[in-house]
Amino acid sequence: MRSNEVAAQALDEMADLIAISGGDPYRVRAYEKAARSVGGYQLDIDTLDRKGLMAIPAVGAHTADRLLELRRTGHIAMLDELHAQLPAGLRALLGIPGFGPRRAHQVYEELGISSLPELMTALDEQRLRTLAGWGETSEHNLAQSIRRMQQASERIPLAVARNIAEDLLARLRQLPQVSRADYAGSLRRMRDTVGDIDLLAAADDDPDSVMASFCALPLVDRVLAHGPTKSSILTAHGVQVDLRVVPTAAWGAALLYFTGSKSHNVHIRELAVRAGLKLSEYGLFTPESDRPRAAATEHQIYRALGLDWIPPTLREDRGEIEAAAAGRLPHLVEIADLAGDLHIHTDLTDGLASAADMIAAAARRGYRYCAITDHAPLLAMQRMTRDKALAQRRELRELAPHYDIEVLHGSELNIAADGSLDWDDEFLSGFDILIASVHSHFDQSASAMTSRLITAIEHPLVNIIGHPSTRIIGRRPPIEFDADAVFAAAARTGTALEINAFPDRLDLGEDLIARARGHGVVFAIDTDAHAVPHLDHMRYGIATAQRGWVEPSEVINTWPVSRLRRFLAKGRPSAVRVMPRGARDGTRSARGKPDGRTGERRQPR
Ligand code: DGT
Ligand code: CA
Ligand code: CA
Ligand code: ZN
Repeated sequence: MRSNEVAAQALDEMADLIAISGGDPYRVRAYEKAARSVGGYQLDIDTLDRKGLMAIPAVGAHTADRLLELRRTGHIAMLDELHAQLPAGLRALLGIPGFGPRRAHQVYEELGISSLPELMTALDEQRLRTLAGWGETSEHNLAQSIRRMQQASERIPLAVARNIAEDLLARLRQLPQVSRADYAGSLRRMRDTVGDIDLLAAADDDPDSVMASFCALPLVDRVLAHGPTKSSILTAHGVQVDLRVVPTAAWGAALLYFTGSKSHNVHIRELAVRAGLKLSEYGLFTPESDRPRAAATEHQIYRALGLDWIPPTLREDRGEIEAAAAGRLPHLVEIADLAGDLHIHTDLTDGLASAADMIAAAARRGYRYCAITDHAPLLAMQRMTRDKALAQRRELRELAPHYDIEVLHGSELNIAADGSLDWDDEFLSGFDILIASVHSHFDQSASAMTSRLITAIEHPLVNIIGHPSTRIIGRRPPIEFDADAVFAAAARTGTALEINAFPDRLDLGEDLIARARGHGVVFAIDTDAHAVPHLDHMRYGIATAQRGWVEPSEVINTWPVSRLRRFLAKGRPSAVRVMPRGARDGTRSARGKPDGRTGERRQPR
């Protein structure tokens, strides 16, 4: 889908630049919408003709022509013109959270500021507060946003790094001298952010030419170091990539060494020393011989050290080496264990695809079930209503027989500042599954936030807390709450916590997952997909879960549908729906979620 992404970026750039130059807001919005739509479209735009392009939502004749131009020439002339009119540094200012094109236009027009350093100087000299719509507070907020951005920008999101690495690897693997190539470092360990990308290539003849080809790849913007076994480059995105070329016979040793983490390496090297051996990136050696005892595969090396092979997602020296020595490594959850995705949006709210398209795509992935969970009315922009929700339920019932997948009708509710939810309990009990998420009032005190979350968790109809920490990687810090109190409540009430797989969320993150496991919490690993391609993000949720040592039995969407339904039904016995209204209300107030719910998790699958 690279073409779709490239095109979406170009359209976004058009929107930004038109906005910065003070252009028509209507055109700005049109390009923004088209960008989102193209980025999330399920077909590769390179396969589409003009008519096909115009069938993409929000893409009109004008945009379709721009897309064709981009395909034909690699450029959009209008975009080039806009670039020529505006200083290059100006758009970079839009990377500052909360600093939109309107403000960029303003500081450029009134103060001539066109780069981040200039903006920071103006901030220091308190020149911004004099502008219309500014004040001391907005200066203060801007300073904070810049600090946050600079801290974050040193590391790149996992998914961005992975796309760049895959691109480079595909080219390296095409070289005839290269017998294999893969990524190592924090990317292979699937950390949520990556400092730089570490690539490894095995080549026995002419490694120099491999290096030369690498440094000449089109993605390379600048060569930082060019040596016989190691080179470093900066890509056009500003990401550093290190490549090491190693002999095929030492592949396992090099992969192990450069995967890290550093503390994992230090610990296993100690084990080697204690056994009278020496471990390096070339192999595991005895003192007598320079022929390695093990080098070709990681498995051989771990085995020679008396360890089971350790999955890269665990290699942080957090007990995995002791576990591997004792033959007690966790049985980590994997993509293949998943039976469904329980957090999916459609174009009824802010998704891009119809329910039918999302369900078909989920079925194609081999899932046995999926849940459609559009937003609820409190998120006013989404314009959800009871009637729309009910119409969607009817639509899903009609669609269901056409797909070989069970479809649950759900909703992603908003947890209001006081912990209350959208809609009344009677209406809520009509859904098969309910996610409740914080989408507002992120800066409450920790104690208010804790009781807000616990109130939602204790609601008998809430099954999952969505993206519980609400962090956006590099842009919004996690909300503050008493994690132990919240996790204990989730375990006690049988409410699952989401591991949201969306690459800029990965929420819960690994540390909070580990803490939640200590309380016996169960998880739902979901994509929060707003378009068909987003269903592929599942791999990042799985990686995050693995880094928190999560096993399949702890993940509700690995369970067979019958067991999942029992879990979901706890707060809403089906009998409730056919009971007359008065009787129903009477039972609900006394009901709550039975304590026995957490027993679910302990049963084998
Ligand atoms: P990053 O790039 O900050 O996200 O984290 P890593 O883990 O990718 O670190 P990086 O790129 O500096 O190095 C890649 C791997 O190479 C690292 O995980 C382990 C190995 N390594 C690097 N420096 C050392 C070292 O001084 N000692 C040992 N034992 N291993 C090292
Ligand atoms: Ca690295
Ligand atoms: Ca590195
Ligand atoms: Zn949400």
